[in-house]
Amino acid sequence: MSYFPNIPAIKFEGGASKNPLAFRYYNADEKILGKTMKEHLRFAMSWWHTMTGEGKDMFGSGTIDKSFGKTGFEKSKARVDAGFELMQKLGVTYYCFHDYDLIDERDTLAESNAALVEITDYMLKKQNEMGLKCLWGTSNLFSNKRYMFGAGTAPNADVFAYAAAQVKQNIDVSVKLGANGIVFWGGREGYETLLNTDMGLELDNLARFLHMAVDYARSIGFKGDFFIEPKPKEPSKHQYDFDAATAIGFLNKYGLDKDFKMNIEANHATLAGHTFEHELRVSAINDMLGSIDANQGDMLLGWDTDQFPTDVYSTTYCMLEVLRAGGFKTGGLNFDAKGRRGSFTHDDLFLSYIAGMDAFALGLIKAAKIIEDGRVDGFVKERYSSWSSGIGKDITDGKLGLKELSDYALKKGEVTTNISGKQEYLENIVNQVLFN
Ligand code: XLS
Ligand code: NI
Ligand code: NI
Repeated sequence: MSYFPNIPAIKFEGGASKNPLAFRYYNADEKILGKTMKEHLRFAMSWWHTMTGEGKDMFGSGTIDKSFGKTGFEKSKARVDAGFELMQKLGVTYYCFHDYDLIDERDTLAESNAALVEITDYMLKKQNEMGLKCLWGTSNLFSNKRYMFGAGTAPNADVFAYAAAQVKQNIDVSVKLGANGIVFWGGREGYETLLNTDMGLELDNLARFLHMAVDYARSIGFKGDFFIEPKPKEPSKHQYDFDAATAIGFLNKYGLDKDFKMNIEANHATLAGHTFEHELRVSAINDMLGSIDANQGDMLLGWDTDQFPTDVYSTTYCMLEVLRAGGFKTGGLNFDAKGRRGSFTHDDLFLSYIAGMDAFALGLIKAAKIIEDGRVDGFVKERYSSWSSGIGKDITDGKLGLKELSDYALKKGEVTTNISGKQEYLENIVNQVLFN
């Protein structure tokens, strides 16, 4: 039986197509810089927005029904069937999930654990038949009221223990499903006021929590990556994984840097006051660019709107960073995105994914063109050329100290060698590549 009977498999029809149920730019098997688009982009479906999100907001009820006419465990199974059908029709290979996206949390942990085992057995069989895969799994450590003060950073040790139990179970099912990664997004790992907060203890405990997760997952044979997903705020006033630089500093301090990488979300970057590409670059230069939550925010709104990415400048700058970093290994592009509340039909699910996938395909095509064009990279190389010979080379080789540089500068006199940064010229090259 089909949950989306009027939707065909979505095909590539090219830039001139006006068929809404076709890709204009995403051509899975087309090669760009030696790899297919599919290999580069590694698209993933987010279970929460796609299979459970019903368009509720703080002021109103849901607008889109995701029960598929079922309740309880039957509803969870229907969502697996519908989700996998959607993935297959779109040609999306991977999915990402929270434990309690797959099932509704039960009254006791033991019952929730059992239901999780049952649903993931069902998923495993089906994904193997359909050729679908799990990109990453994560634990929902923020919805239940027990986590009102955090999970790994809770002031109450019983909450920490409960969260650890939940993470253990989720690692078990994620490993069973063949997940490439395990994500930690610490929505409530932060604080509302320092008046009631022991920040030092909370951070030490968070590190203990993550070490336990790594030790356990490795002990049952997990070979993939762990990812931290930075976000500055919401729901916490201040989230400890504020941005990539903060999270990387934390991982380094606590010796977690070998196991963890970043999962960078576009909308979280802008909430932190950064561009998406800034967060990707900070991750890449620290060898920590792991995966991406692909979405976009609204610059006029101060929260995580999780819109489907359609801004091709942004997808181009993103894919430039990804290409330069050598592409994804265990990670991919997870659409942590939802259609607007008013886009309430099941067809809109497909139209939204098509828009996001086309925007990233365009971003990939244009980023590859910027690299092939060579003017931008050539400009940067030239701009830093003083470091590859003469005094610059001696500095980077560690041969000189302040004393020698003082002698050099006194002898040389005023600097006359600065060259223009040519920002406008470079922006115009990007426009030329995008619109030609
Ligand atoms: C919320 C986060 C969340 C994570 C997974 O803002 O983006 O959806 O991706 O817990
Ligand atoms: Ni996310
Ligand atoms: Ni988010």
